[in-house]
Amino acid sequence: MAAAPTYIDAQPYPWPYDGKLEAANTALVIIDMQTDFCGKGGYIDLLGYDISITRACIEPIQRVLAAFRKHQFHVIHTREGHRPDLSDLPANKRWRSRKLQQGQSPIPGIGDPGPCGRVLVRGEPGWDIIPDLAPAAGEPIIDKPGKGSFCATDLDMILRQRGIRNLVLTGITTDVCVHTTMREANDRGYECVILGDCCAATDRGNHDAALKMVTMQNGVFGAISTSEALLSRLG
Ligand code: C5J
Repeated sequence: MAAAPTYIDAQPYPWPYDGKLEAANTALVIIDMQTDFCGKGGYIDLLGYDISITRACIEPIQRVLAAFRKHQFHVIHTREGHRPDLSDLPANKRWRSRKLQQGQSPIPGIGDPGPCGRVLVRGEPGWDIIPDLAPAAGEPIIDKPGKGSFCATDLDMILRQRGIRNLVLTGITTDVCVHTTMREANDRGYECVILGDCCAATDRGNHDAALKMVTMQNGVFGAISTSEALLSRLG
């Protein structure tokens, strides 16, 4: 007898579309929960954004992570960062990352030294995943030079080897790396949901707009939901 379908409450449709929510075919993807994006002295902090906004999603992610580990779902972490010799850092990305301020010395951009080491460079303290969400043994970590988690990485290969089809997307920032990853995944046929309270942006309006975009055209990139909806299903 076929297993009863399992959905979570989501907009604009109960997710996943066919009710096949199983530990074997579903991964929690925790995107870029690095000091540079949510820690004191990290890149986002240096740029002058309020890191209490990007840190607000830490606790909800911890709850979902604990449930996924308990029920033996897949867990995958990502980190944005570049090689120490910056050979994978496009010149225009580096140029744009340096915020120029009139009459003052520039804020460090990607590759420059800062309070947490060289900004977004692999191996530096600011680049690492925050201890609150440290990966456990056996959970793959995807190191990516871009915003999307599929560009120039082996994520697609790892997902296909494990038979993963559903992606629960969390992390920072909603409008940049989470959205880019969702779009890349959607085009590759993965069934995606973003948990809104498990994500954050540097601007609340951008966070809200990014979530709204997902729901257009009957879920043009997938669906949006919450940690509560997911946890009430998983237990
Ligand atoms: C950004 C990211 N915002 N992880 N990176 O530059 O979203």
